[in-house]
Amino acid sequence: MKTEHAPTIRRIDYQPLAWTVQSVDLHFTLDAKATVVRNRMHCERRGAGPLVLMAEGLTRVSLTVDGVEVAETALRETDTGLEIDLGERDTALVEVVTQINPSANTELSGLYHSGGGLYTQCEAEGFRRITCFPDRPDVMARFTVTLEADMAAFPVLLSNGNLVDSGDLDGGRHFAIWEDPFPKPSYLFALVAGDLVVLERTEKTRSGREVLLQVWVEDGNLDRADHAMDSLVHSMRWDEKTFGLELDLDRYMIVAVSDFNMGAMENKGLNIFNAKFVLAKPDTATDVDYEHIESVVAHEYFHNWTGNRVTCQDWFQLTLKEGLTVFRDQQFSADMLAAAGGESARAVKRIEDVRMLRTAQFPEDAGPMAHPIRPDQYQAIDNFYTATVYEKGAEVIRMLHTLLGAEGFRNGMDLYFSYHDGQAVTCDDFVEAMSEANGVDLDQFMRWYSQRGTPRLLAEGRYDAAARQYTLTLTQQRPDGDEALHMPVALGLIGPKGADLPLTLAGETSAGATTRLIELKDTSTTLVFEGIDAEPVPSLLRGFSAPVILELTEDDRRLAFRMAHDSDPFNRWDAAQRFMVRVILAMTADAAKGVLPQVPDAFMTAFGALLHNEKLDPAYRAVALTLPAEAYLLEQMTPADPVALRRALIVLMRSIGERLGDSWLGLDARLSVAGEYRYHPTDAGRRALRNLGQRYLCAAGVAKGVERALARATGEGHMTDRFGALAALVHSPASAEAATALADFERRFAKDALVMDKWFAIQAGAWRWIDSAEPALARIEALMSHPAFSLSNPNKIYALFGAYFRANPAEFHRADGAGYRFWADRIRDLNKRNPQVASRMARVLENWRRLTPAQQALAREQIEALVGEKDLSPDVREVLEKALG
Ligand code: 0A1
Ligand code: ZN
Repeated sequence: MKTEHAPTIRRIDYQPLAWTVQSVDLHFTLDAKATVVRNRMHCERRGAGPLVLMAEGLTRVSLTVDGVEVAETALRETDTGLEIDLGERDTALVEVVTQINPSANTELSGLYHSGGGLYTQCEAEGFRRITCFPDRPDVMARFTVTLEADMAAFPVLLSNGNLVDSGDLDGGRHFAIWEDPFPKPSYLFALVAGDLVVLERTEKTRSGREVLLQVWVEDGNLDRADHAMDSLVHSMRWDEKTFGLELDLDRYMIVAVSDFNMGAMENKGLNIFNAKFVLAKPDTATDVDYEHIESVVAHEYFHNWTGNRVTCQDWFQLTLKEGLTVFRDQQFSADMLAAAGGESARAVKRIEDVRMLRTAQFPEDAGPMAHPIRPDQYQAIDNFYTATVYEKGAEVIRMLHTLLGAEGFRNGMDLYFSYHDGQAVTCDDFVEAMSEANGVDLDQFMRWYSQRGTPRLLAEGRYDAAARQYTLTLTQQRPDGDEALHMPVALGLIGPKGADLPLTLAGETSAGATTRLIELKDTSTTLVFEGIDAEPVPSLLRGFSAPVILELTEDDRRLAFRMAHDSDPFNRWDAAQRFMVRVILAMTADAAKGVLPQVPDAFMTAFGALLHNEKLDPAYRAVALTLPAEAYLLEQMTPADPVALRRALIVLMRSIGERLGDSWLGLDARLSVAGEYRYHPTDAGRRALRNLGQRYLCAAGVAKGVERALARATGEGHMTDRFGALAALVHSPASAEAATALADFERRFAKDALVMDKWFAIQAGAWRWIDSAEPALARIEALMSHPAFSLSNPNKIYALFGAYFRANPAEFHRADGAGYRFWADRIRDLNKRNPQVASRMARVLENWRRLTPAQQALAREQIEALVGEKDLSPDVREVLEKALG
């Protein structure tokens, strides 16, 4: 664990180091308990000052410069490592030997032991836990790595780049030498040593080079690697076609590991993945898992150019690689979906991305951890792998794409690579390349990088029948009162019959397109549309053209009209969401007062109309008819009252199931997908709508629905059907059937860790349908002793605790405060084992000030008790101190 009080690091303090590393030779004598690392760095002077090396938790065996042991007087130990005075030299060969214990590494940062193998995770600052090094992204070195290990324990030895030699050694040992031809920062270093099997394919790149693609998994999982391999090939093709970017190595490896803090890591040529984003077969993975695997494989692959070839100058620039790479993976998935399932599938992807942004990023941006996509300061960098840096960062890149067009954006990318390939750069460098390539001024646009908080866009329309004019005023409101943003707003006007109107702005001579892109640059902008014969209904921010909160007064009638007619699929969905939010908040207010909530007929009619609209794809109907996430709903309530919200949602779900029961049952039969499982958006859409229907039917206790769900949950079908049915039962009053289905599931998958994660999560997230039913917490406490549960596996923590804290707010925010006490105990324990995971879990209470006064008092008590403890890691401390603020 690092020192207790981490200093604040500031962006403006950036200074290049006096010394850089040209090339590095690493030699690993691998052992689960005592690995020896010999590190030879060829250092070069860049300025005045000592050689700065970072080190954390290392046992140093020796340290020499140009073959001579370093004198005590030339060495200074610092908080982050050591500094060596290299005198007048301009170059130096520095050799340091360290010893580490991978088995004791429970933080999973640096070199660690998992399932009998050895794996590394170096982003952001893990390399310094392996050896002494200037562990910053602006130090780019050429790596040669020799791995030496016992052949029986570690038959496979992998590192970055190309395998240049390998062979046997005495005593049952063997070695492998890897060379990475591309200079890279230390955070992209990786090694893997273990007993793994491989799925291989060779492909030709666009320019005709043959490349070897490999997916390495534990023995027994080879039949689950095909989808990851297919996704990799699709990613390669897409990046060649869309951005002209080719794979630059002869070999590209993906390795699945069971213990991993995050999703996956883009180490050069050797991506290491959380197994859940690699392994899939129809019996064990759902459509959603397949979709996630495809997008995570693509994300890591795309990093090879946006992140690895061009990297970040410092960690404040994280969104330079992450926002851009998320945008690229979103575009890739959208193109893949559209190619197989048409344009409606593309719209569904956009809706899912925005839903995620609103659920995860909006609350972050309105709370104590709010930060610009390029933060100005941090204490623990691991706390800044956030929805803001990733998802809002991707929205900022998307706006550039919208403003410049696909071709302009591509030209900007080309220029960016031509200037910065092989460099560590800043977000300014990226935006400047976009600006120069397109001859546009993006100075004002840069404000997106420095302002935090979600901007609001206030819209007011006025129709003047006599003048046949419609006047629309758009006003930006920024949370900190910052300067106006450069914001693309796509909009249309819908005529009374439901058709889009051609738009003519005052001063224009001929009618333009029905969707116009307006570039807002001022705080307030007034647009006058001419030749409008009847009062139109505005459809604003089409496709969610900017990451803002649109405030527009619309009555129920108008929302229903847009739900039926908006030609923009995103806005049509959004109209349904707005209607749902309004209805649910009103019902919640009643529930809080102890009044039985009622569902308005107008809402049920509009909902039913969408459900029955056979012109809309099932996938689209599934997203349109899914209620907003509880986290998003809580965000709009003052105070947030999760228990009252849950009561309202139960009534609403039950009503939807009861009143539209026959329709759902009919659809259930019509939507069944014949033949063997295939991952395809059309099939997935049908399954999604069917599973949604099951949720409503089971919520209402419709006997036939429950019966079918039980049959599916315990039958011989694939995981998408099985899990959909299980979820419907667990989240319903059918507790006997839920228990049967859970037991069946456990029996089938007891030995399958990834599938058991689903089993843990579904129970942790279970709604308590009737007040007397077992509270989720009691179940979770019991499950902690289940043989498949483990406190050292992050996926288990996220499944059992994460699902409770995040996906089950009504149970977590219990009136007696038991949820918060449980939370504090888990943070205390995790803080010792794995600060990164602990800090992610700690964040679930950061918005405690939004709760009711009684809940606030209970939450505050636990947060304060934790902050008062002295052994808190900097990661957890930063989060909690900010929460108390
Ligand atoms: N760069 C990876 C995510 C990642 C970040 C940090 C990690 O450890 C602290 C691990 C992975 C990505 O964006 O996929
Ligand atoms: Zn990434």
